[in-house]
Amino acid sequence: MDRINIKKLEVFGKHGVLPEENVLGQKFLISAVLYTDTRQAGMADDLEKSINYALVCQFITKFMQENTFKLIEAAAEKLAEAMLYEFNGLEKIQLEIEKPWAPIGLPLQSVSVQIERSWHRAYIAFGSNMGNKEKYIKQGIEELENTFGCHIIKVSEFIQTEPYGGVEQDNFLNGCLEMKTLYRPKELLHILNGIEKNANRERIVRWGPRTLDLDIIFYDNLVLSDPELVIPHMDMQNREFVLEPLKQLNPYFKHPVYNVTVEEMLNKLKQKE
Ligand code: PH2
Ligand code: MG
Ligand code: MG
Repeated sequence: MDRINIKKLEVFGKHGVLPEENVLGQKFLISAVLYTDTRQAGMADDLEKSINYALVCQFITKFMQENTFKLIEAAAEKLAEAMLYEFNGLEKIQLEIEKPWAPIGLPLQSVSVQIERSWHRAYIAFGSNMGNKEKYIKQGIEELENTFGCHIIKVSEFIQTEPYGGVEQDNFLNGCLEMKTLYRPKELLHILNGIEKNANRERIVRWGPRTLDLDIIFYDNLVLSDPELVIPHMDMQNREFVLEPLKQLNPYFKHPVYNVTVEEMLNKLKQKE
């Protein structure tokens, strides 16, 4: 992807673990690689279609002056997050914060922290088969949209489905949504679990009735198998109630392990029936 590079922007700030550092302040050097598609701006020669690096430098300067962190790790984390939120079209950022005058009593040239942060795309399947199903789902989606670091892009239709998996229970209302997030997979899982809890979800019977179920289906092209979380969702290829709404959102999204599209998985599943 295209990049805009900012090298060693000088800012005076008060970040540091030592109390003196928070009073006296010192010099910081900020470097950033902004990943953004510059094609349209380049073709049209139009600043409006790009990220204005003058504004970026002003933003960084103000952020570093108006906040105080103990660690340059924290300064970098929060600044990267704020920038990904602030600048449209900024998909990923590499950020380095350098402290050339770090007061450690030894003659070092400089010390720095460098991080890479980005927006991630996730697909979430939702379901409910207790109480006012539509209301539980709609409230859950609203709560997710109102969560910092989460932005919903598209929501499928809600479909009525019969229970799958052998537990006798009421019919489900199901669907899927596409979202952007700044969170890592497990952080996102914990956010979704929190939203389930707020919908009075109690975990009594595995695969049993629930007010709200929110499952991560895909997260970028990530393959993760961990005792707490498996991505892609390990049974999605057998679930029409996941594949059908997912197809509405993105029929050509490819499963990173099976290497087949959502549409192909759905057709294959329907053939089996
Ligand atoms: N979820 C389950 C088990 N069975 N059946 C349908 N139709 N819809 C679901 O969302 C569902 C299910 C476990 O998460
Ligand atoms: Mg589930
Ligand atoms: Mg679940």
